[in-house]
Amino acid sequence: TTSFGIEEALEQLGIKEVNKGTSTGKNWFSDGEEITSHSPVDGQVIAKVTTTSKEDYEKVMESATSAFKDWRLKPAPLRGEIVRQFGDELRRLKEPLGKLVSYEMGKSYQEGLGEVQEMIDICDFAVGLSRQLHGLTMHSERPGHRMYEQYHPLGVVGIISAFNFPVAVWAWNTALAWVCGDVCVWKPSEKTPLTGVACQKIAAKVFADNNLPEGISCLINGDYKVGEMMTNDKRVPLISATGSIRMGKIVAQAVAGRLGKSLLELGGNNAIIVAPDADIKMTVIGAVFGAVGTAGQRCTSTRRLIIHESIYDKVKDAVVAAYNQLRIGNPLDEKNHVGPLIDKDAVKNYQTALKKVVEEGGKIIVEGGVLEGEGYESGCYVKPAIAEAENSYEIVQHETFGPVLYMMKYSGDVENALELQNGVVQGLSSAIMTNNLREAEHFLSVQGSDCGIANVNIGTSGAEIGGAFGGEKETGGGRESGSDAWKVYMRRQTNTINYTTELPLAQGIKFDL
Ligand code: UN1
Repeated sequence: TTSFGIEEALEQLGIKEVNKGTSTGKNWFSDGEEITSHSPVDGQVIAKVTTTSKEDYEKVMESATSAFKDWRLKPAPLRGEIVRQFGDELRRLKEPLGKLVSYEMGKSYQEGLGEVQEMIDICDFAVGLSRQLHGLTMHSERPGHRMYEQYHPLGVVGIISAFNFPVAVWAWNTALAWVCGDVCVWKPSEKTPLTGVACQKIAAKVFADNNLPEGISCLINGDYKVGEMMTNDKRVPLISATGSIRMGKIVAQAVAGRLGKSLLELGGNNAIIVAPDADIKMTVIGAVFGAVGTAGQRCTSTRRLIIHESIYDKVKDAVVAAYNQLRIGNPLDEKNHVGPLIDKDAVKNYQTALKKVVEEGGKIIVEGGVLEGEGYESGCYVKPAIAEAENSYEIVQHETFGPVLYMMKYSGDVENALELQNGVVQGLSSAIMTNNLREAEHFLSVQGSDCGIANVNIGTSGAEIGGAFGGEKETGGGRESGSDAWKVYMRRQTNTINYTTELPLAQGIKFDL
C-alpha cells in the first residue's frame, strides 16, 4: 500500500505520528484505552487511537460549552466565513483525505474523493445558508402588535457517525451546526478513528487561524459506551446519529428519556423497481453501482431489484453479465470496482445472509464467497452475490451491510411492485426505472413510495447534498444535509411585540380591572 501514497497522505494531513501503532497519547482530550485501526485493504495496523474516558469527556464538555458562549455571539455570516475557510482546507487536502478514507474504510479511491467532495459541497451550501437562517413574520390578530419568529443557536450538538461515510456525514452535520451557531462533539465510528483525528486537525487549524476556541469542534473516541455519555447528557440538546436501527432505538430512547432532540438516520432496505419499458442500460448501471459500490455498505445501497415479469430475464441476464465484469481488489487501485468489507464481522454477516437466503428457499444466481490469496490477505474481500428471493423472507426484510442483492418479480401494475417495495420496515431510498409518465408519477404520489428519497431513472444511492437526506419508518425520520434540514440545529422562538398603550388580550378575551 505504500506505493499508493498512504504515508504521504498521512504526512500531508499532519497525522503521521499516529501512524503504525504509536498512540498520540493526546488527540483531543482522549487519554483512555487504545483502539487499533486496521485497514481492511491490507489488514495492517494504521493507527492506535486513545479512547475518551469519563474524565476526558468532562473536559470536552467544558471546552464545548464554554466555546458555545463565545461562538453563538458571532454573526451568522461570520460563522459562514469560518466554514468557507474550512471548505477551502478540504479542497486543499481533498486527495490525502480521500486516500485515507479509502485506506481506513475500504471504499474505492474515487468514492473516497467523492466523499470529501460532499464535505466541500455542504460547506458551500452552509456558507450561503449563513445569510439565510430566516424566520417568518406573521400578522398579529391584535392592533399595534408585531409577531415574528427567529432562530437561535441550540447549543452542543452531539454527532454519532458510522464507518461507511466516516467523514461526509460528520461534515453534513457540523457545517450546518456551525453556521447555526452550535458547537459539535463528534464520536466517529470506532472502526474509523483515524479519519476522525484527521478531520479534527483540519477544523482545529481553521479555528486557531481565526483565534477561535477549538471547542467549537470536539472529538471523542470509542465505542457505544462513549456515545452513551453524550446521549445521556442534558448539556447536549441534539443528538444526530447515523447507524443501525438497533443503535438508533437505543439512542432515541436515551435521548427521549431526557426530552432531548434526536436526528436519526438509520438502516435502509432500498429497492429499484424495474418497470416494463425501463431503459435496460441505465438500469444496469444504477443497480450494479447501487448494489456493489462501497461494497454494498451505504445506507442507500440497492438491496432489492423488483423487476416486471415481462422483462425479468432480460434484466437478470444483463445484471449478471455486468457482475461477471467486476474487478475486486485493493480500492486504492483505480482499476478495481469493489473493495473490501470493513472487517471480518461484516464478512460473517455477509456469509450468514447468503446461507439464510438459501435456507429460506432462495436461489443464488451469482455465487458469493470470500476471496483468498495475494492481495486479499486482510480476509475482508468478498464476491458480490445475487439471489432470487421472496420479499417476505426474513433475511430479505433485514439490512445486510454488504454486496448481496435480492431479485424478485412482479406482475401487473406498478401498484404490485410498490407493495413489495414498501413492504419492509425501513424507508430510506427508492427508485423506479421507467419511461412511462403514469407509472413514474404514481410512484412519486401519496400512494407511491413511502421512503424519504424517491428517484426516477436514477438508482437508490448517491444522493446530492442539496436535498434533505433521511427516511421514514425505522430509518428514523431524521433529515440531514440540504433543503431546510438546518432548522433542527436551532431553537425557534416566536416573538410578539405590543407598541401601543393598550393591552388587548388574544382571542378577544375581556379581562377588565
Ligand atoms: C450513508 O450511507 O450513510 O446518497 C450516506 C448516498 C451518499 C450518502 C450515503 N450521498 O449514497
